[in-house]
Amino acid sequence: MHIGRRKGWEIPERLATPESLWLNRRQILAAGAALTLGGTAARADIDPTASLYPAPRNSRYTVDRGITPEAINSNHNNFFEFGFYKQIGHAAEALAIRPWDVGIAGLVEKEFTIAFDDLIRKMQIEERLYRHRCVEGWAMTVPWTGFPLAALVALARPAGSARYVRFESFYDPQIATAQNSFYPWPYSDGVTLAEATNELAFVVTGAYGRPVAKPMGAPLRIHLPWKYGFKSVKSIVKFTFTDERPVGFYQRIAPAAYGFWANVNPDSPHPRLDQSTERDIATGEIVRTRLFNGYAEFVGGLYAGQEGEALYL
Ligand SMILES: Nc1nc2c(c(=O)[nH]1)N[C@H]1C(S)=C(S)[C@@H](COP(=O)(O)O)O[C@H]1N2
Ligand SMILES: [Mo]
Repeated sequence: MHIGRRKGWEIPERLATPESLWLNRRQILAAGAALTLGGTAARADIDPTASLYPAPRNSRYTVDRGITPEAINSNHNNFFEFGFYKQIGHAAEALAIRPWDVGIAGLVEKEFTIAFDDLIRKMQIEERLYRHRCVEGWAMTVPWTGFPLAALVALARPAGSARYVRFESFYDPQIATAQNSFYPWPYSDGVTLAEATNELAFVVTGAYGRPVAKPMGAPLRIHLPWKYGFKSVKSIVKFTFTDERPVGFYQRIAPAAYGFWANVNPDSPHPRLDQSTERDIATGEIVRTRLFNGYAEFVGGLYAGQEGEALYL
Protein backbone atom coordinates (compact mmCIF):
# COMPACT_ATOMS: atom_id res chain seq x y z
CA MET A 1 0.00 0.00 0.00
CA HIS A 2 1.34 3.42 -0.89
CA ILE A 3 1.60 6.18 1.66
CA GLY A 4 0.61 9.47 0.10
CA ARG A 5 1.32 13.00 1.17
CA ARG A 6 -2.00 14.59 2.11
CA LYS A 7 -2.89 17.78 0.28
CA GLY A 8 -4.51 20.76 1.98
CA TRP A 9 -7.95 20.18 0.53
CA GLU A 10 -8.09 16.56 1.56
CA ILE A 11 -9.47 15.21 4.79
CA PRO A 12 -8.80 11.82 6.31
CA GLU A 13 -10.79 9.10 4.59
CA ARG A 14 -12.37 8.13 7.92
CA LEU A 15 -14.13 11.50 8.05
CA ALA A 16 -15.44 11.01 4.52
CA THR A 17 -16.96 7.65 5.35
CA PRO A 18 -20.62 7.64 6.29
CA GLU A 19 -21.02 6.64 9.90
CA SER A 20 -23.01 3.52 9.08
CA LEU A 21 -20.32 2.13 6.80
CA TRP A 22 -17.61 2.97 9.32
CA LEU A 23 -19.49 1.32 12.17
CA ASN A 24 -20.16 -1.69 10.01
CA ARG A 25 -16.45 -2.09 9.26
CA ARG A 26 -15.58 -1.81 12.94
CA GLN A 27 -18.20 -4.36 13.88
CA ILE A 28 -16.86 -6.76 11.27
CA LEU A 29 -13.35 -6.31 12.61
CA ALA A 30 -14.53 -6.76 16.18
CA ALA A 31 -16.53 -9.86 15.42
CA GLY A 32 -13.55 -11.40 13.69
CA ALA A 33 -13.30 -14.06 11.04
CA ALA A 34 -16.46 -15.95 11.96
CA LEU A 35 -18.80 -13.15 10.95
CA THR A 36 -16.78 -12.39 7.80
CA LEU A 37 -16.89 -16.01 6.72
CA GLY A 38 -20.60 -16.22 7.45
CA GLY A 39 -21.25 -13.15 5.34
CA THR A 40 -19.22 -14.31 2.36
CA ALA A 41 -20.55 -17.87 2.46
CA ALA A 42 -24.06 -16.52 2.12
CA ARG A 43 -23.10 -14.77 -1.10
CA ALA A 44 -20.67 -17.33 -2.51
CA ASP A 45 -23.37 -19.10 -4.47
CA ILE A 46 -24.37 -15.81 -6.04
CA ASP A 47 -20.95 -14.51 -7.06
CA PRO A 48 -17.85 -16.72 -7.22
CA THR A 49 -15.60 -13.79 -6.32
CA ALA A 50 -17.56 -12.66 -3.27
CA SER A 51 -15.00 -14.12 -0.87
CA LEU A 52 -12.36 -11.68 -2.17
CA TYR A 53 -14.21 -8.77 -0.54
CA PRO A 54 -13.89 -6.49 1.27
CA ALA A 55 -10.37 -5.62 0.09
CA PRO A 56 -8.05 -3.32 2.02
CA ARG A 57 -8.48 0.36 1.30
CA ASN A 58 -5.56 2.20 -0.30
CA SER A 59 -5.18 5.33 1.84
CA ARG A 60 -3.36 7.22 -0.92
CA TYR A 61 -6.64 8.19 -2.58
CA THR A 62 -8.64 10.43 -0.30
CA VAL A 63 -11.75 12.45 -1.01
CA ASP A 64 -13.10 15.75 0.21
CA ARG A 65 -16.78 14.85 0.42
CA GLY A 66 -19.01 12.13 1.74
CA ILE A 67 -19.40 8.75 0.07
CA THR A 68 -22.57 8.51 -2.01
CA PRO A 69 -24.86 6.01 -0.29
CA GLU A 70 -25.11 2.80 -2.29
CA ALA A 71 -28.90 3.01 -2.50
CA ILE A 72 -28.67 6.41 -4.20
CA ASN A 73 -25.86 5.32 -6.54
CA SER A 74 -27.67 2.18 -7.68
CA ASN A 75 -30.79 4.16 -8.47
CA HIS A 76 -28.97 6.80 -10.54
CA ASN A 77 -26.99 5.31 -13.40
CA ASN A 78 -26.07 5.91 -17.00
CA PHE A 79 -26.17 2.53 -18.70
CA PHE A 80 -27.77 3.33 -22.03
CA GLU A 81 -27.93 -0.30 -23.12
CA PHE A 82 -30.80 -0.61 -20.67
CA GLY A 83 -32.53 2.69 -21.37
CA PHE A 84 -31.85 6.39 -21.66
CA TYR A 85 -32.83 7.33 -18.12
CA LYS A 86 -31.33 6.93 -14.67
CA GLN A 87 -33.47 4.16 -13.14
CA ILE A 88 -32.15 1.26 -15.25
CA GLY A 89 -31.31 -0.81 -12.17
CA HIS A 90 -34.07 -3.35 -12.58
CA ALA A 91 -33.52 -3.80 -16.33
CA ALA A 92 -29.76 -4.26 -15.82
CA GLU A 93 -30.38 -7.22 -13.52
CA ALA A 94 -31.15 -9.22 -16.69
CA LEU A 95 -27.48 -9.08 -17.71
CA ALA A 96 -25.88 -12.54 -17.30
CA ILE A 97 -22.45 -11.96 -15.76
CA ARG A 98 -21.27 -15.62 -15.70
CA PRO A 99 -19.60 -16.98 -17.64
CA TRP A 100 -17.82 -13.73 -18.53
CA ASP A 101 -14.80 -13.86 -20.79
CA VAL A 102 -12.47 -10.92 -21.27
CA GLY A 103 -10.64 -10.64 -24.59
CA ILE A 104 -7.17 -9.15 -24.91
CA ALA A 105 -6.77 -8.25 -28.56
CA GLY A 106 -4.95 -6.23 -31.17
CA LEU A 107 -1.30 -5.19 -30.91
CA VAL A 108 -0.20 -7.57 -28.17
CA GLU A 109 2.43 -10.28 -28.01
CA LYS A 110 -0.32 -12.89 -28.34
CA GLU A 111 -4.09 -12.36 -28.27
CA PHE A 112 -5.95 -14.29 -25.59
CA THR A 113 -9.22 -14.62 -23.73
CA ILE A 114 -9.41 -15.06 -19.99
CA ALA A 115 -12.38 -15.84 -17.78
CA PHE A 116 -13.12 -12.92 -15.47
CA ASP A 117 -12.87 -15.19 -12.42
CA ASP A 118 -9.32 -16.16 -13.45
CA LEU A 119 -8.34 -12.59 -14.32
CA ILE A 120 -9.32 -11.18 -10.94
CA ARG A 121 -7.37 -13.91 -9.14
CA LYS A 122 -4.20 -12.86 -10.93
CA MET A 123 -4.57 -9.38 -9.46
CA GLN A 124 -4.14 -7.79 -6.06
CA ILE A 125 -7.41 -6.01 -5.39
CA GLU A 126 -7.77 -2.94 -3.20
CA GLU A 127 -10.41 -0.35 -2.37
CA ARG A 128 -10.10 3.25 -3.54
CA LEU A 129 -12.32 6.24 -2.85
CA TYR A 130 -12.78 8.15 -6.10
CA ARG A 131 -14.98 11.04 -7.14
CA HIS A 132 -16.92 10.66 -10.40
CA ARG A 133 -18.04 13.56 -12.59
CA CYS A 134 -20.58 13.09 -15.39
CA VAL A 135 -20.72 15.58 -18.24
CA GLU A 136 -24.40 16.04 -17.35
CA GLY A 137 -23.21 17.95 -14.28
CA TRP A 138 -23.73 15.42 -11.50
CA ALA A 139 -21.12 13.91 -9.24
CA MET A 140 -20.77 11.06 -6.79
CA THR A 141 -18.09 9.56 -4.54
CA VAL A 142 -17.67 5.81 -4.61
CA PRO A 143 -15.65 3.22 -2.69
CA TRP A 144 -14.59 1.15 -5.71
CA THR A 145 -12.62 -2.06 -5.44
CA GLY A 146 -10.36 -3.32 -8.19
CA PHE A 147 -6.82 -3.24 -9.53
CA PRO A 148 -4.72 -0.78 -11.52
CA LEU A 149 -5.39 -0.78 -15.26
CA ALA A 150 -1.58 -0.77 -15.55
CA ALA A 151 -1.58 -4.35 -14.18
CA LEU A 152 -3.94 -5.45 -16.94
CA VAL A 153 -1.78 -3.70 -19.54
CA ALA A 154 1.25 -5.57 -18.18
CA LEU A 155 -0.63 -8.87 -18.40
CA ALA A 156 -1.61 -8.07 -22.01
CA ARG A 157 2.02 -7.47 -23.09
CA PRO A 158 1.29 -4.79 -25.72
CA ALA A 159 3.58 -4.55 -28.74
CA GLY A 160 5.90 -1.59 -29.01
CA SER A 161 3.66 -0.18 -31.74
CA ALA A 162 0.55 -0.02 -29.49
CA ARG A 163 -0.40 3.52 -28.49
CA TYR A 164 -4.01 3.22 -27.30
CA VAL A 165 -6.26 0.79 -25.52
CA ARG A 166 -9.93 0.53 -26.36
CA PHE A 167 -12.55 -0.75 -23.91
CA GLU A 168 -15.55 -2.52 -25.39
CA SER A 169 -18.77 -3.39 -23.62
CA PHE A 170 -21.03 -6.38 -24.31
CA TYR A 171 -23.54 -6.67 -27.14
CA ASP A 172 -26.79 -8.48 -26.39
CA PRO A 173 -29.83 -6.64 -27.74
CA GLN A 174 -32.17 -9.37 -26.49
CA ILE A 175 -31.39 -8.37 -22.92
CA ALA A 176 -30.15 -4.83 -23.37
CA THR A 177 -33.14 -3.70 -25.36
CA ALA A 178 -31.91 -0.17 -26.03
CA GLN A 179 -29.23 -1.80 -28.20
CA ASN A 180 -32.01 -2.17 -30.76
CA SER A 181 -31.71 1.59 -31.31
CA PHE A 182 -29.48 3.00 -34.06
CA TYR A 183 -26.60 4.04 -31.79
CA PRO A 184 -23.09 2.67 -32.40
CA TRP A 185 -23.26 -0.37 -30.12
CA PRO A 186 -21.48 -1.92 -28.38
CA TYR A 187 -20.59 0.99 -26.09
CA SER A 188 -16.86 1.65 -26.20
CA ASP A 189 -14.19 4.22 -25.57
CA GLY A 190 -10.44 4.37 -25.20
CA VAL A 191 -7.38 6.14 -23.85
CA THR A 192 -3.68 6.40 -24.63
CA LEU A 193 -1.36 3.82 -23.11
CA ALA A 194 0.22 6.62 -21.06
CA GLU A 195 -3.22 7.33 -19.57
CA ALA A 196 -4.03 3.65 -19.12
CA THR A 197 -0.85 3.13 -17.12
CA ASN A 198 -1.29 6.24 -14.98
CA GLU A 199 -1.71 5.13 -11.38
CA LEU A 200 -5.27 6.51 -11.17
CA ALA A 201 -6.67 4.39 -14.03
CA PHE A 202 -8.53 1.60 -12.27
CA VAL A 203 -10.26 -1.61 -13.31
CA VAL A 204 -13.31 -1.81 -11.06
CA THR A 205 -14.52 -5.25 -9.97
CA GLY A 206 -16.30 -4.22 -6.79
CA ALA A 207 -18.03 -1.36 -5.03
CA TYR A 208 -19.24 -0.81 -1.48
CA GLY A 209 -17.18 -3.75 -0.25
CA ARG A 210 -18.47 -6.48 -2.55
CA PRO A 211 -18.61 -7.43 -6.25
CA VAL A 212 -19.81 -4.47 -8.29
CA ALA A 213 -23.56 -4.48 -8.88
CA LYS A 214 -24.96 -4.90 -12.38
CA PRO A 215 -26.34 -1.34 -12.73
CA MET A 216 -22.82 -0.05 -11.95
CA GLY A 217 -21.12 -2.18 -14.62
CA ALA A 218 -20.62 -5.75 -13.39
CA PRO A 219 -18.53 -7.77 -13.56
CA LEU A 220 -15.81 -5.30 -14.53
CA ARG A 221 -15.66 -1.69 -15.65
CA ILE A 222 -13.02 0.97 -15.59
CA HIS A 223 -12.87 4.21 -13.68
CA LEU A 224 -10.84 7.20 -14.82
CA PRO A 225 -11.64 9.82 -12.19
CA TRP A 226 -10.01 12.77 -13.99
CA LYS A 227 -12.15 12.31 -17.09
CA TYR A 228 -15.86 12.74 -17.71
CA GLY A 229 -17.78 9.62 -16.74
CA PHE A 230 -18.58 8.55 -20.28
CA LYS A 231 -14.96 7.42 -20.76
CA SER A 232 -15.36 4.89 -17.93
CA VAL A 233 -16.87 1.99 -19.86
CA LYS A 234 -18.98 -0.51 -17.91
CA SER A 235 -19.36 -4.31 -18.30
CA ILE A 236 -16.26 -4.71 -20.48
CA VAL A 237 -15.74 -7.81 -22.65
CA LYS A 238 -12.69 -6.72 -24.64
CA PHE A 239 -9.53 -4.64 -24.32
CA THR A 240 -8.01 -3.90 -27.74
CA PHE A 241 -4.54 -2.42 -28.13
CA THR A 242 -4.12 -0.30 -31.22
CA ASP A 243 -2.02 2.33 -32.96
CA GLU A 244 -5.13 4.21 -34.06
CA ARG A 245 -6.97 6.59 -31.77
CA PRO A 246 -10.28 4.94 -30.81
CA VAL A 247 -13.51 6.82 -31.47
CA GLY A 248 -15.81 6.32 -28.51
CA PHE A 249 -19.59 5.89 -28.41
CA TYR A 250 -20.25 9.54 -27.52
CA GLN A 251 -17.67 10.90 -29.94
CA ARG A 252 -19.18 8.90 -32.76
CA ILE A 253 -22.67 10.23 -32.01
CA ALA A 254 -21.68 13.88 -31.49
CA PRO A 255 -18.08 14.61 -32.47
CA ALA A 256 -18.56 18.35 -32.07
CA ALA A 257 -19.54 17.93 -28.43
CA TYR A 258 -17.35 15.03 -27.29
CA GLY A 259 -13.69 14.71 -28.12
CA PHE A 260 -11.21 11.94 -27.43
CA TRP A 261 -9.59 13.45 -24.32
CA ALA A 262 -12.62 14.49 -22.28
CA ASN A 263 -10.58 15.58 -19.27
CA VAL A 264 -12.72 17.44 -16.74
CA ASN A 265 -12.29 21.22 -17.01
CA PRO A 266 -14.74 23.74 -15.50
CA ASP A 267 -13.65 26.38 -18.03
CA SER A 268 -14.17 24.30 -21.14
CA PRO A 269 -17.93 24.15 -21.70
CA HIS A 270 -19.82 21.57 -23.68
CA PRO A 271 -21.92 23.25 -26.42
CA ARG A 272 -25.10 22.78 -24.41
CA LEU A 273 -23.91 21.97 -20.90
CA ASP A 274 -22.03 24.35 -18.62
CA GLN A 275 -19.25 22.49 -16.79
CA SER A 276 -18.31 25.04 -14.13
CA THR A 277 -20.20 23.38 -11.28
CA GLU A 278 -21.48 19.94 -10.32
CA ARG A 279 -24.31 18.59 -8.18
CA ASP A 280 -23.73 15.87 -5.61
CA ILE A 281 -26.42 13.26 -6.31
CA ALA A 282 -26.76 12.43 -2.62
CA THR A 283 -26.81 15.84 -0.95
CA GLY A 284 -27.90 18.04 -3.85
CA GLU A 285 -25.05 20.36 -2.95
CA ILE A 286 -23.61 22.32 -5.86
CA VAL A 287 -19.86 22.81 -5.83
CA ARG A 288 -17.33 24.25 -8.25
CA THR A 289 -15.80 21.71 -10.59
CA ARG A 290 -12.01 21.53 -10.64
CA LEU A 291 -9.50 21.01 -13.44
CA PHE A 292 -8.95 17.28 -14.02
CA ASN A 293 -11.77 16.79 -11.49
CA GLY A 294 -9.28 17.69 -8.76
CA TYR A 295 -6.76 15.03 -9.79
CA ALA A 296 -4.24 17.37 -11.48
CA GLU A 297 -1.46 16.34 -9.10
CA PHE A 298 -1.68 12.81 -10.52
CA VAL A 299 -2.38 13.42 -14.19
CA GLY A 300 -1.38 17.01 -15.03
CA GLY A 301 2.03 15.82 -16.25
CA LEU A 302 0.44 13.45 -18.77
CA TYR A 303 -0.44 16.33 -21.05
CA ALA A 304 2.75 18.40 -20.98
CA GLY A 305 3.39 19.85 -24.41
CA GLN A 306 -0.19 19.31 -25.56
CA GLU A 307 -1.55 22.67 -24.38
CA GLY A 308 -2.77 23.61 -27.85
CA GLU A 309 -4.97 20.52 -28.16
CA ALA A 310 -8.63 20.07 -27.27
CA LEU A 311 -7.82 18.17 -24.08
CA TYR A 312 -11.21 18.72 -22.53
CA LEU A 313 -14.53 18.29 -24.35
N1 LIG B 1 -21.36 0.24 -21.18
C1 LIG B 1 -21.62 1.48 -20.77
N2 LIG B 1 -20.71 2.12 -20.02
C2 LIG B 1 -20.94 3.39 -19.58
C3 LIG B 1 -22.13 4.07 -19.92
C4 LIG B 1 -23.07 3.37 -20.73
O1 LIG B 1 -24.14 3.88 -21.06
N3 LIG B 1 -22.80 2.08 -21.12
N4 LIG B 1 -22.35 5.36 -19.50
C5 LIG B 1 -21.17 6.16 -19.09
C6 LIG B 1 -21.53 7.38 -18.39
S1 LIG B 1 -22.14 8.66 -19.31
C7 LIG B 1 -21.32 7.54 -17.04
S2 LIG B 1 -21.58 9.01 -16.27
C8 LIG B 1 -20.92 6.38 -16.21
C9 LIG B 1 -21.98 6.16 -15.15
O2 LIG B 1 -21.57 5.18 -14.23
P1 LIG B 1 -22.61 4.75 -13.09
O3 LIG B 1 -23.87 4.34 -13.76
O4 LIG B 1 -21.93 3.65 -12.35
O5 LIG B 1 -22.85 5.96 -12.25
O6 LIG B 1 -20.77 5.18 -16.93
C10 LIG B 1 -20.21 5.32 -18.24
N5 LIG B 1 -20.00 4.00 -18.81
MO1 LIG C 1 -21.90 10.56 -17.96
